[in-house]
Formats: sequence, structure tokens, C-alpha cells
Amino acid sequence: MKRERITDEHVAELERHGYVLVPGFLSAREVQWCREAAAYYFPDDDELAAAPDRYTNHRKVATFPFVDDALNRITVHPAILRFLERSYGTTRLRLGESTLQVKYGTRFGAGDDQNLHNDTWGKKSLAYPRDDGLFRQTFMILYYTNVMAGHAPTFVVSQEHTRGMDLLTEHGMTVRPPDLFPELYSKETPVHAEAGSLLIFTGSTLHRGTAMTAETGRRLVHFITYHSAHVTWMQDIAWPSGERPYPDAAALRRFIETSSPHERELIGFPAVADPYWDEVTLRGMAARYPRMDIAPYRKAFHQRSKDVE
Ligand SMILES: O=C(O)CCC(=O)C(=O)O
Repeated sequence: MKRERITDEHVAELERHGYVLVPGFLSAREVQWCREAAAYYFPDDDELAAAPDRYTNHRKVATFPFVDDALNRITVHPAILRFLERSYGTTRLRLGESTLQVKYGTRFGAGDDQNLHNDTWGKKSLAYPRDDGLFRQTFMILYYTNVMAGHAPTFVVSQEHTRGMDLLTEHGMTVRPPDLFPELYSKETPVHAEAGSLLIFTGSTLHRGTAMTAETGRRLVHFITYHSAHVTWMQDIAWPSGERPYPDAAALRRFIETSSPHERELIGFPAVADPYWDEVTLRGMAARYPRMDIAPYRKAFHQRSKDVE
């Protein structure tokens, strides 16, 4: 049997510290594909230096579904899904976020250091969060460039120093500024990661992003977040629903057409066995997504219809 890319040792470290780095999670080829796919959105730093006027106000983030499929496939990477299924004890998972971000060296201007914070609330949550079992949100950062000192490493604080700490400060904040919490900053460590490494951390783990301090170069990372489908009160993505003029609507259609039923479920698409499927929705879906294999949904619907006869 092939060894899992995210091993039991990684999982044990995640439980102990609240974070774990998995070096070499992606192969060099996968990293190359993702960098090439990211070129659709962001120039590399030499290109930016050569033609800065062309990139005035250019975007620094891009979100799923991506125009180039390599980044969509990485979002549902089987090794990530197997790790999550083992952690949650279910295959019923939901994608919370898949966002690409770039930072450039100081020759293009200074960036910002974040304060230590936790992400338990994700981007939004209707309810007070929990960071255990089915309620946990799992956060991941895939590094597509080498992120060493000067290249904006993520800083983390091991939960060995923070376990049991309230998720909110007395002022109701998830953010802990250095003047109020200097002892936490004395415990933080930078995550130095080679391209292809994966950082996994839990919602209650204190961490922060930092600015590039190197003059040249860029940092390209991919934030991917999942939670169990049980947790319906947090972090859903607003999908592009019209075809035009949005290129991401076409990208979403392509993702749906080329994915398995299970992969579609990860973004909230109705499952094969869902009572949503009937003659009308089968026809509508086939028209909306002409290249999608509708057969598994049709088969399950006919089976259900026979069962009630
Ligand atoms: O970019 C990073 O290394 C961490 C970013 C982060 O913590 C955030 O945006 O909340």
C-alpha cells in the first residue's frame, strides 16, 4: 500500500501543537502546474518589475473556481480528502475556502504584518465555534514558492502554550495585539517551508501572516479550508450562477462537469441519493451541465422510484 502523504505522525503533531507542516506534500510537477495556473492571475516579480504600469491595482487574490483546472484539482486533492475523512470519520465534507494569494518583495512597496489571531470563526459563522470532532474547521496553506526568512513566513504558536485559552479576548476579539499579549509573541515560531509544503492548522491555533522583507521575489500560497457537512452554520462560498460575463462561471461549470459525484458534493452539490433528483431536475441539470455524467443520478432516482412502487 502506498504511504499516505499526510501520515499518522503528522496527525499526532497536529493534535499536539494545533499545527503541522507536511514538507514535500506536493510533487515538483504539481507545484509547477499550480504556478503555471497562477500565472493567469498574477505576474511573477520580474514581469511586474519590467512593466509596473501594466499591473497598476492588479489583484493579489483569486478564489475557487479557478480558470485553470490544476488549482481546482489541488483543492480536492485525494490526499487532502483522505486525511480529512480520517480526521472527521465521515466522507461528508464541505469546502469552506480555496483562495490563492500573492505577496511581492519590498521593491514594490511594504506589506503588513498581521497580529496573532485564531480563525475559529472562519470567514463567517452564525454560531459560537467549536474546535473539536465534527465541529472543527481545518485550515491549510499550500506553499507554491519557498517561504523562508524574508519571504513572509506564517508564524504559529504551539497549543502547548495556549491550550484552554478562551477563543475571544475580553474585548470579544479573535486578534491578540503584541502590546496586550507580549508573552504570546515570545512563543511564536516562523514556519519555514519549501515549495510544495502543506501547513495544516486548527481553528483555535494562534498564527499570523507576515510581510515580505526581502526586496525581490514573491510568495505564492493557496489557502484551503474544509469542515464537515454537519456544520451548516459557517463559511459558505457564493457561487457564480450566471454564465456571462464571468470567467469563473465557466470555470465552475467545467469543475462540475469534470468532477466525480463525491467531489461535487464537497461544494454543496446535491448527492446522488438526494431526493432533490427527479425528472425535472435531471433534465435541467443535463441542460445546465451538458458534459456532466448524469447517469449515476438518473440510476439512483429510478431505483428510488421503483422502491416506492
Ligand atoms: O498568510 C499567512 O501566512 C497567514 C494568513 C492568515 O493568517 C490570515 O490571513 O488570516
